[in-house]
Amino acid sequence: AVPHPLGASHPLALAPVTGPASSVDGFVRQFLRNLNHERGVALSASNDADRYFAFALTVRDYLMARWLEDLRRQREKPSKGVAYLSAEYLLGRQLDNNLLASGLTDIATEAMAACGIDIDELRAQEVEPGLGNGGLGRLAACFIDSLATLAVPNTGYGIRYEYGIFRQTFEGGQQVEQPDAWLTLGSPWEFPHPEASRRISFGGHTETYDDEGTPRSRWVPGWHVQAVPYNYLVPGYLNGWVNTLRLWSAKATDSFDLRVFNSGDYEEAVRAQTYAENISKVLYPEDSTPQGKELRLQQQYFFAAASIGDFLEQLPDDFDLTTLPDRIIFQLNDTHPVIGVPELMRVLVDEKKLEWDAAWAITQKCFAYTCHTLLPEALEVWSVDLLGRLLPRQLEIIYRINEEFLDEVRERYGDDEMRIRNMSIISEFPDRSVRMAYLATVASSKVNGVAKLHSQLLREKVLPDFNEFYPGKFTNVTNGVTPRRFIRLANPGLSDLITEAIGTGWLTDLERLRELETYAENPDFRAAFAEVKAANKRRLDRVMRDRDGFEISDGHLLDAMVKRLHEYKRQMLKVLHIVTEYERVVSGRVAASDIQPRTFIFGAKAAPGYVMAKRIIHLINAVGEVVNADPRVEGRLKVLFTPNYNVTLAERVIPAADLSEQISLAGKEASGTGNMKFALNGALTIGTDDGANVEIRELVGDENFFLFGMSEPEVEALWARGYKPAEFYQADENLRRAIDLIASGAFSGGDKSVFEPIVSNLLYDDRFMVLADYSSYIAEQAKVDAAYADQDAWTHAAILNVARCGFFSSDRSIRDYIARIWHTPPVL
Ligand code: Z2T
Repeated sequence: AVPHPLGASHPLALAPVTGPASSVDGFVRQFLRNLNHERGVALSASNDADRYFAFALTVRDYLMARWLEDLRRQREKPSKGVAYLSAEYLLGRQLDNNLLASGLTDIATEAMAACGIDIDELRAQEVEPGLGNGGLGRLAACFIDSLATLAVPNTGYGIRYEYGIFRQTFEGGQQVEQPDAWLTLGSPWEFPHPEASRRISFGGHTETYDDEGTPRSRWVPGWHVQAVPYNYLVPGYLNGWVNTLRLWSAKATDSFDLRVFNSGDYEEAVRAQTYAENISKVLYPEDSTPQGKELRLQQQYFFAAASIGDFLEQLPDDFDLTTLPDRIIFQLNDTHPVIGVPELMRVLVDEKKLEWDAAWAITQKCFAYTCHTLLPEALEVWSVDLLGRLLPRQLEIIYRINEEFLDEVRERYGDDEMRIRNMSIISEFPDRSVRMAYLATVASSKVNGVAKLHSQLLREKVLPDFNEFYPGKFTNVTNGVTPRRFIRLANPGLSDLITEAIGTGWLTDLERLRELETYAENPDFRAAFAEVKAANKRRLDRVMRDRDGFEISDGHLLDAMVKRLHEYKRQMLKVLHIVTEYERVVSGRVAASDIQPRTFIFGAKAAPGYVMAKRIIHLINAVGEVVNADPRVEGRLKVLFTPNYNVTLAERVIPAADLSEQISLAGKEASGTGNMKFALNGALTIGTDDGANVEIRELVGDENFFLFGMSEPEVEALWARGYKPAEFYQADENLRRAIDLIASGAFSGGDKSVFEPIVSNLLYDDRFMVLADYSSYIAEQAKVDAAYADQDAWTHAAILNVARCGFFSSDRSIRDYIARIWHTPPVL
């Protein structure tokens, strides 16, 4: 047995690490047993995949004992837990995280060395489960990590997509999507439980019947699918607590049902099977702009209904349902699972035979809703037509919820028809449809935004009538990121340096990073910190050469913009900055030797149907090709667009970056979480006053943050005055030259038509006001160059960014959820 890595006095420390794998010898034995018995090969005959599997299974074996023990504890002495309902979990690789959480990294490394195996080769085998689009899915993954680390009982519920977010490649600089078949070789981390499958129904009609004198409604569905759960371990960091992530996979029901459904037609039956199994086939690749497709509604109901049913089934037969809110909170990760609201009502009223009012009182206490956007086009709306066809009983229930809600509104405000129409869950135009955010708000005990500014705008701009109607319902919980993955695992150099300075314990108490403030004044510490950054750049250089054939040059300022491609995030503004720098050199207005050497690194996937986003990807690649090949800027400007940006790559890019680009139009980025990861890894931010940037700047101080652009009220005012982007084009020579250069065909082999749609969009529409913020952005970038010239001062500011951003641990976010929304005490 090894001593507990947190030290015996740590509040989270349990018994020392024990179990089958807790010594090097024990680990080797268990590994060989898994190799022989689970993979059916001898070490001498094994391939990389065999060894990765056997290794992962060995780590899993160790965590198993804890998992079973914790599940038993929850069964025997149940306390209130969180059911996190999320259509997305962007987990990233599991192996290193599970090694870290179990404190087995050193033992495992030694054990593999004893077998002649390089553990890094095993790490490289793992395919990351990309079951999310971006921020929202990664946030869910950070939150379940923190819930486990804080020992709060939690099940993460979601969908086991067979294909996660597409793999991105470039052809001729344009995005091409490839399917992400992450399950081809199987996953050592999942436990299928077909015996716990649930039948999920769709379609059909509703009818009323006489239930011994009481008139009741019931649903007579038209078809069914099976929801098969797959469990994944979610270990807390070194605390012996293991929660569960439970993802549902769709399977056709047995052939008997298929025959009923298809009246004996075999080919039709097979088609029906494919139809049913399509439900969990693929993740919709839209980040913040849902398409309103029928299959997506099927996915939402499929996992929401399966999850709620799964939880209710675990309760004892004699459970008093009026106490349900003391046992569970269903946290709605955006509106994707909101169809679970009428589903819980259906179960309580139609199946458990509760009175409507009693059921509604329970429901309103059991749900809480997190909104992740402000973009009007991102607020989900389902047509009544589609809902009535797919979920007729749930639609009836939504109508009744709305009627009773509007009655309450009338009681308060009288027949204010305008207000009634504005607050109705059912909207009548352009088509009759259900506003899912309104349903979520009415049905929830609490509604939260994801950063201070976002929560304020949510109250004041998106749901002001609801905020007035429900005082105290709205709150803020600023997002966070897990320091285990995004500092300890991604940046071991920095982690060691921090521990050397302030000791252990900061990984679960991130505000302790404050103690680094005094170290910022120490020249030796600054030198060591700068050396960690340089080493991280060299590590990224190796990854990039290997992966994409790119080089990261020493001495370059590494300027990173990695996030989904969306017009509101304004990758276009970044392009205009690069083109401006380039143009100023080639036009002879600036000497190449006078500009700060910079490497711009982009990572971004565009939704496959988002034409403008794909054009911008094409433009970035085209600019990169010209700039990188032009001897006039050689050694000064380099543009790298690394394809298929994902969590694994984020873990390499973020620790290497000097500058973090967070340049969305103010009021559009709900929070951002990449911004937090960069600051915690010692990058300085250039950003607008948007989302969590506001809080980052407040914490790190104006002098350690590059602020530019309009504030949200200024954006509003400019819109109100009438925004004419062409006026900004006329007024700024650099901007004119940059846009003219793109329009001239300089980046498209002389063909002016290729990027013409981008240029005219900028000049005549520019919804996200790129041109309005251009001058201020360029001016601020000049300050970045000047600041970088003083390396030691830059490092000083970078250390202060790390020291002052402990607030952005997802442990703090989860503590806020517990205190303000969930009221679920830790069980250790
Ligand atoms: C998403 O990733 C986000 C918002 C969405 O609104 C949908 C998706 Cl898939 C419906 C992002 C926000 O854009 C980002 O600002 C935020 O940090 C993140 O969610 C987590 O809250």
